[in-house]
Amino acid sequence: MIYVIGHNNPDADTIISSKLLADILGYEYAIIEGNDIEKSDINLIKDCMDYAPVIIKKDDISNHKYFLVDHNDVKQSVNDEKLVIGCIDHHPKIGYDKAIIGEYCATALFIYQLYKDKYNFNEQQKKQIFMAVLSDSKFGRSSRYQEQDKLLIEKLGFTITDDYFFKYFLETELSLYSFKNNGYKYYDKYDLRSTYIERLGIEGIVNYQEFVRKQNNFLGIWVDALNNKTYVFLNYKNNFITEEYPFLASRGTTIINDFVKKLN
Ligand SMILES: [Mn+2]
Repeated sequence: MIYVIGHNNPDADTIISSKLLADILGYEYAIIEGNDIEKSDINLIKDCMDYAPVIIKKDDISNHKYFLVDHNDVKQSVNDEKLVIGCIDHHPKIGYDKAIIGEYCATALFIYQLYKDKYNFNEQQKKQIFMAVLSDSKFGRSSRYQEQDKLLIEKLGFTITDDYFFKYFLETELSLYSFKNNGYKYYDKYDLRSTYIERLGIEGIVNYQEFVRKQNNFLGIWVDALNNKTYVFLNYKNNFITEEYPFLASRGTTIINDFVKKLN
């Protein structure tokens, strides 16, 4: 079988992109067993689709082929490039070299751009794309959200307003579990682990900073969605660096790009 698959710890964009592309190409969308929806996106998903992926057992992964969406590094899913037949994504290319990368705030929106003249998206699919955009753009507040995204969303028939933020924004619980796992991603190329915390304010930020300080090769991001600020804590090769952005900085583009620049 061929499955469309997003990254581990799936968020709304990864789930919706895999479901959409599966609809378009006539495949099914799948996840690897043990992957739960990112907590902050559960309500977004519930309000726009019946989530029912094919669940692949770990020892069955190599019996199938995969089309990757919303990531291009196989370490974030099937772990074997030989199983991959294609990839559509919006992150910097650090893995599968035939990946098609679009500079859009959500992979689902890029899929819409690629197929809107060849495929008839129904109303539910359009809503799903919008929900993916809400999630990946932090309700339009992220540095990832640009003019061309806005134009495409208008074409879809939607406008982002603060109402969505108040309806769906969920503060990350402050716990060691969240510090270790919330939004977890592993960047194989840099041997870098990363999580993020999304809050209204900075109460408790010191605990997260101290947590990151004790990790090796770890990128911790604290998003203050109330004051539109982002705090970055990076412990890399025994150097501890802090950084502040006066806006909601996207990990997938802004922060990782700045990190790579620092390396060079
Ligand atoms: Mn995405």
